[in-house]
Amino acid sequence: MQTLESIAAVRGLVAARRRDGEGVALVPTMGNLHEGHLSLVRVARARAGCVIASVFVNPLQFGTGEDFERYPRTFGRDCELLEAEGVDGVFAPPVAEMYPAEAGQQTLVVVPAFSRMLEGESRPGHFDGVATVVMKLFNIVMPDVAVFGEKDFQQLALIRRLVRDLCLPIDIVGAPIVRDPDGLAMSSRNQYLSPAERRVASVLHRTLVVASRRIAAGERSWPAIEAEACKALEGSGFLPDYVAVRRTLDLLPPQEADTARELVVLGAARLGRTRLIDNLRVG
Ligand code: PAJ
Repeated sequence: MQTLESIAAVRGLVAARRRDGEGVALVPTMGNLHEGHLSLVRVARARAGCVIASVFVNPLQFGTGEDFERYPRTFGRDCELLEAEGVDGVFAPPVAEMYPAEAGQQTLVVVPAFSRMLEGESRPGHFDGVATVVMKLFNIVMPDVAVFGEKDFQQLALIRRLVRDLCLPIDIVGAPIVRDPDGLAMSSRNQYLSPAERRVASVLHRTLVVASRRIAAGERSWPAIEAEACKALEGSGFLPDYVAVRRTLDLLPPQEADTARELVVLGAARLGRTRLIDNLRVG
């Protein structure tokens, strides 16, 4: 496995592998890898002869007061895990390689359809940072396939829209959420949880399970379902940002004609200093 810090080095590796007739798959990450990330690498591996993973804690997608500084960075271990999965190249650029422009002068990619609701409302500017860095990674690697987790359901929807709106010839593949045995979705941020918080953290998943079962059983009073889910979270010590029943396709509120199978329940809540997100498709 090659470790690549420059855009030129990535292009060199990809060009050589393309000359050998290989397809190219990209798995973007911010590092501190766990089984969720590795599941994406396996999907990528099954789809292309050359797999590039990126490890880059993207400053552009963190708001002021968020955890950019303390985001866990474990690059040595990440490389061991990626190598064991047969990754061909890990792209880990310094910030200046990705953002040579002066502060505030970086060209941004904005996906208005998805960037202002839900996570975008709680984290203004977050998705402009995500769309911009992912677009840059696409332009650097020029993959045939890119793999993203359903854990970040809104991010995946936004990237599908970006690819469609900008006519990018890239197949976007979504991979299922990998969970701990108690249901908590794996996340690099879970390690911020104290042992006591970790014990209640799976209530987020269980709350979404209850909501999605009610919808599957035919309930259609979304505000009541959402409000009761928030109440359940508060009862366990969470500070909910939102619980929302939405359509999987466009993340808009459900319409009369939508069947339960086309819906997803999304939740975000703080537990102490840690912000957790999760979602569950009803279908
Ligand atoms: P990061 O949080 O490191 O996640 C990288 C990828 O792993 C994302 O596609 C995310 O959805 C997926 N992932 C994380 N936890 C998962 C889990 N438990 N099960 C399945 N997939 C999981 O998402 C980002 O980084 C960044 O926003 C990025 C796309 C890299 C842009 O900076």
